[in-house]
Amino acid sequence: MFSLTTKHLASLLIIASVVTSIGCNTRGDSSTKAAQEAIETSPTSVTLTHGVDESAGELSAYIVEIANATFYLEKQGGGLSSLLDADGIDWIGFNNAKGSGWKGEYRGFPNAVHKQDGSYFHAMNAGTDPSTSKVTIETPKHVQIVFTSGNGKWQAQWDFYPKRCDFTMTQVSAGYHYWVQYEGVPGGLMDESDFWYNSADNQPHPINESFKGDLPSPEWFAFGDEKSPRMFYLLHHEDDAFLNSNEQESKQFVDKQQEDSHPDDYVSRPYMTVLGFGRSNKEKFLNTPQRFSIGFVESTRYAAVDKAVKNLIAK
Ligand SMILES: [Ca+2]
Ligand SMILES: [Ca+2]
Repeated sequence: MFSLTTKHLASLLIIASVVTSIGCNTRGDSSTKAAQEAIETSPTSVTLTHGVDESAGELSAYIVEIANATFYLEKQGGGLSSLLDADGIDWIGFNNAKGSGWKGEYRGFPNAVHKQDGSYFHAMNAGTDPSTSKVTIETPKHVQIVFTSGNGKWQAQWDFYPKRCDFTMTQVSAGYHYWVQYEGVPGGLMDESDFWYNSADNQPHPINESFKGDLPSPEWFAFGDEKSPRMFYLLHHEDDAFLNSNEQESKQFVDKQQEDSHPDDYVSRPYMTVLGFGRSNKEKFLNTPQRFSIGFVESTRYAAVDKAVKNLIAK
């Protein structure tokens, strides 16, 4: 999708007003701080409409607008088919054409259940099994949509707030595993000059460089494009179930248990990224309810991205 809504335009004008005079292509540009502040202080709400994602292949979608992003949540498959930034650029680029592979049908978020007890929570392609969905909360500050897999064994919850989106796998089919993936296109297209950051070090890495192993906590990844003033982040929240227990005496043990130690591999394919929390090669590792936040940070500085992502942890 490349259309600009009125709301996008408003966000865009706010951003443009603070970055125009300085330019927005330079990594480390301090003007991005002002842009991020503009986003953070702008009056925002969440709006849900029902429409069609034309670029995905005319699929029905929940269209959710927040401060600096528009999510197209494909209604039958239960995954994102498009994710527009404040400039109307789609960072996912899914389309359902069979055989399009990395150029379309494989793309999306979270693409979570793959050849386990079904294949679910992926924008509908030839291999996706259908789910049903229900809007369970709809207010100007919070939209919640729950998807249940066609076989009734998996459940996923989407929570949209004015400044972020949470995806939570709330029910896992017993005995099976999943992963949570970003298979998409930074800045609308995979370019050699695209880059990523993650929680393992504070350096930019070229998009074609792989990452293997377990990310340090808090686990996060962010993707950028040198032509874009922002980055797309994905945060894996720690499971805080143990924090509510009274077993303070075993806190040290509990802390160790909370530390997720599953691999979070990243590789680039031709034409798209493949980041998988709980993924190594073709293996899935997650088998308990887990929460993730995704969205855009209006900066390309490591420190700003790191701070913005860590600010989400407590929320
Ligand atoms: Ca790019
Ligand atoms: Ca991990």
